[in-house]
Order: sequence, then C-alpha cells, then structure tokens
Amino acid sequence: MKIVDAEVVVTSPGRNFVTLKLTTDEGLTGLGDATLNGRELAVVSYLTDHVTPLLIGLDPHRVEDTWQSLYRGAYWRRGPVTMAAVDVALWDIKAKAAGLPLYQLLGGASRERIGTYGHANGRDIPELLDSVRARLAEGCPAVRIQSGVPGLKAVYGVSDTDDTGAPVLHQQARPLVEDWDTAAYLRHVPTVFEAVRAEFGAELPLLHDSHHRLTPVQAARLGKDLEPYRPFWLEDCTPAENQEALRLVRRSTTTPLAVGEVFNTVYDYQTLVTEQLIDYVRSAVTHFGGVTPLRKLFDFAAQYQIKSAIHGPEDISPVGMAAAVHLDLAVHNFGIQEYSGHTPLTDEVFRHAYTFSDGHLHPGDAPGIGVELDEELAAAHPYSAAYLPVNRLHDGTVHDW
Ligand code: GCO
Ligand code: MG
Repeated sequence: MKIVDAEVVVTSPGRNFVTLKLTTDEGLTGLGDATLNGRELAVVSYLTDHVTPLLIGLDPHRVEDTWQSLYRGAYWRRGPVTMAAVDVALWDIKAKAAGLPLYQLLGGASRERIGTYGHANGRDIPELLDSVRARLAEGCPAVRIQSGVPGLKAVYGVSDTDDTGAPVLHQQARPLVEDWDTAAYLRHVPTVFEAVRAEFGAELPLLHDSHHRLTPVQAARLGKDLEPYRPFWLEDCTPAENQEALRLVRRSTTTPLAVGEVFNTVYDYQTLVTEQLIDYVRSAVTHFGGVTPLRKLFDFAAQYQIKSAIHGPEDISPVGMAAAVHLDLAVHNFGIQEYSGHTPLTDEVFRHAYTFSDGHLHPGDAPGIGVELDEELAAAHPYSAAYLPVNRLHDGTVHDW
C-alpha cells in the first residue's frame, strides 16, 4: 500500500480546526488533527510546504519509521505539531486496513468506559454552583471548578456567554487583554472550594487549573490551602518548562499535581516523572507528536505510578479527541479524560464513532479512529482569524495567561 494523496483542510465551524487527510492507492483514508490554536495557518504551511510532499509514495504501515524520519529529519527538534497529524493519520489507515478500531492495535480495551471531567465556570460563586449542578445533571463524574476573582474583569476559564448560555468565542484579529492579580486569586480560590464542598459534599472529585500563573512558593501556598478540601488535582500551578520548580511545590503539599498540556516531548517530563513530582501527565495526542510518543510517555509514567489525563478542551478537534479516547481505553495507567465536547455543527463536520453518555466516553468499534470528515460542510465554514487572550497585571506588565 502507498500514500497517493495528502490534503490539509482548514475549517471553522465555531472555531478553527486544521486536519490532515492522507489517501492510499487502495482507497483508504486517514485523518490527523493539526490544530494549533491561534497559529493555525503556520501549521498549514508547515504541512503543505514541508511535510506532505515527503509522504507521497510511502508505505502508510511504517508508522514508527515515519515518525522517526520526521522528528530526526527536521533537524530542528521539538514543536507541538511536527509529527502528530501524520502519526494519527497513519494509525487510522493501519487500523482501517486491519478492520479494527485503533484501541485493538494498542493492546485492546483495559476498561469498559472512560471517566471524564467537565468544566464548571462562573463569574461568581453562585453562578459557579449552578454550573456544577449542570455538569452533574449531565452525569459528569468529576468537575473542574473555575470562578471569577473579585476585582478582576475577566478570568481564565470563565467565558462570556450569549443569551442561550453558549460561550462567545473571541474570533477577532487582536488578542483580548485580560487583567490579573495573583494575591487576589490566592485569597479567593480556597473560598471557592469551601463553597463547592459545602454545597455538593465531600465525595465529588474537584479539579482546578491555575494556568501557569504562579511562582513555586505561591503554588505551594495554594496547594496547602486547598488540602482541607481534598482536590482531585491542581493543574499547571507553575509554568512547568522549569521542571525543578515543582520540587518546592511537591515538598510543601500533598495536593495532587497535573502538568503537561503545553509539552511537546518526553524530555519535558524527565525530571517531573523520574522524581515523581507530579501525579498526572496532561499531554494531548495533537500537541505531543501523536499516538506513538504519547503511548511511550504513558508507559514511562506508569513505572512511577503516574497516570494519564489527556488534555481535551474544545480546541482539540474531534479527530484529536477520537485518538485520545482510543488510547484512554487501551492504557493501563489511565487516570481521567478532560472532555468539553464540541458544538453540534463541529460534530456534523467531523462525524465520529466515539460517544459520550452519562459522563463517560467510549471510542466505538468503527475501524480506525472512527472519524469521517464532511469536506463540503467544512468548506462552507472557512478560517476566521482568532487569538487566545493575553494577561496583564494592573501596572500593564504582561503575565502568563
Ligand atoms: C485546559 C486548558 C485549555 C487551554 C486551551 C488553550 O485545561 O483545558 O488549560 O482550556 O487554555 O487549550 O488553547
Ligand atoms: Mg489546563
């Protein structure tokens, strides 16, 4: 079998997604998610100008060899998207050729269904409590809680909503500027946990994302302050490209730590995993180089009793989500899967075999990753420039967003 065609499709059914589609001489197709939020068109050029010409004529079964060729052949290493879309498209073709859902090629199912966590957000605590109630009504077994901080106009995780309550996406040509005050945030978060525990009891697993905004000593303080509320995890408490920072946090608190959604390679985790400084690895198939390296990361982490928790926001397309769900079903050290879901229109553009019901996912049994791209509908929703927000302190200094 040979790859005879490679196409990159950009579509914006509510937000931008980039998808690679490979076709073989036997008529099999494979899809890979290449979405890099806020920098989408650079990836399109990367793939069409530099990668897809190399794929024509290759045997799609050679997944490992193609991954290694793209990684080593670029010479300039790392990068969130260098191999991922190609890797997933090849796995998709291989599994279709075998007539099996991808998880069967990864060792088969290790569980019946996949536990998720959903997002609960509120501009203030009463609004957050309503949002937790809504997630519980959907069957979510665990909930990430984010609340507006008194005195701040906008806060990570709390999006503007339209009249129907749906989030308003800032599809605009300049990044939105948000404001940030770490002291106010650190005073507020324990009161949020206190209110949610008082309302929903001790058993509900509660997660929180600090989105890379704290110094090590601030993160240590927050971890300690949250201990009485037994969080399921504190996520991205510091900008973890400085892996050593997590030593101080770890020494100071027993609050479980989750890190890694912005990492691209296993080396980003080396200190974190071997010194057991974290409890969950958060990388997504889409930004970690595909199924091939993520599987290796999970096996490495498993030796240290660290579990998987694949990043699953709306900006991972259903193609990236499908690949994640197959891995989740197969690996032994699965922890939890983040699941935000997509708009109905996105689910129409990317018809998928994976299902979400009663707070749990299952990849389904369609051969491959189980996603079909409706190219006509995709073309009807063209790219629209969009940036993630940036954060500034009250004096105007740029801060981590
Ligand atoms: C999460 C993440 C996301 C990111 C987003 C950036 O835990 O889900 O932090 O919400 O902010 O993926 O593009
Ligand atoms: Mg996060």
